[in-house]
Amino acid sequence: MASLLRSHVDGVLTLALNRPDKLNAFDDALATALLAALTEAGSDPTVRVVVLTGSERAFSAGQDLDELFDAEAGLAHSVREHLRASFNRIAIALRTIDKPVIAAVGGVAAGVGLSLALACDLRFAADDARFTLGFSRIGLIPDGGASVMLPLLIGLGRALELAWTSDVIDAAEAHRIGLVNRVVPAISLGDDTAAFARKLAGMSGSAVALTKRAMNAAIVPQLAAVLEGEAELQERAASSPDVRAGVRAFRERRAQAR
Ligand code: T3D
Repeated sequence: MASLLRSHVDGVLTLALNRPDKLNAFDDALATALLAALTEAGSDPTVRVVVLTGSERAFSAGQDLDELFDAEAGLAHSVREHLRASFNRIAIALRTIDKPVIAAVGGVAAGVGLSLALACDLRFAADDARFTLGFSRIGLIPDGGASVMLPLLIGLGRALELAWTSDVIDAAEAHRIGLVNRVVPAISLGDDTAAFARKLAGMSGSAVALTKRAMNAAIVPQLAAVLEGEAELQERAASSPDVRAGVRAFRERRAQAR
């Protein structure tokens, strides 16, 4: 089964992250497929709106920790180079594609999964959705552009609190603080998002695109600089023994849950 599912109906391209056994965590193949799909959508005139969602229980739990960190060998790669090659490019693609991108979040959004939802234009959440940055729990810092998009959406104090604590918040709280645009019943997340996407698809394509470009003008240069800064700082964070301990703790919780 493909790790990225696509459906294209009435001008709305829906991209569904599809690694449900791992809560749609990103391996390299999924990150590559998502970047390619966004690039393709950007130049396809029949795509007027993009919806990014996850299959089954989650939007995405972020980077696949089994790919990132081996208990024996440690880090599998330089996180700086990995961020540059994957999530940084996806975040920029989400913000610069000349079409609206709506994140439809059902279940959990964590780590860079949440960061990418923040890089989308709008966020619709199912009433069962949960949100956590989660990076600090494994000794890392927010990446994927969350260091600029989250303060922009919810304010600096709230963003730092969520980043430092890795607290999990529910959909109602996410809506209250401005992290999501709207909350809908879980059962109708797909339909409600598609209905809104169709409404946008029926608007003037050039007005929609130019509005995004105008609102992006100040944000994209900042986002690009922050992504590069995050990559450097994440490289430093990843060299701490806290990462090994954090990932081990996550795996032990998982083992205990079995
Ligand atoms: O190089 C680079 O690019 C560095 C970049 C890093 C970017 C990042 O995203 S770092 C942050 C990575 N993500 C996390 O640390 C989140 C880890 N997951 C969790 O904390 C929890 O799973 C959740 C809070 C998201 C959800 O909790 P819960 O209780 O609903 O689900 P669960 O039981 O923990 O997870 C269900 C399964 O998904 C479980 O597998 P199992 O036991 O059923 O076989 C779990 O291990 C798996 N899973 C969840 N998250 C990940 C994962 N597997 C691999 N990687 C994950 N990130």
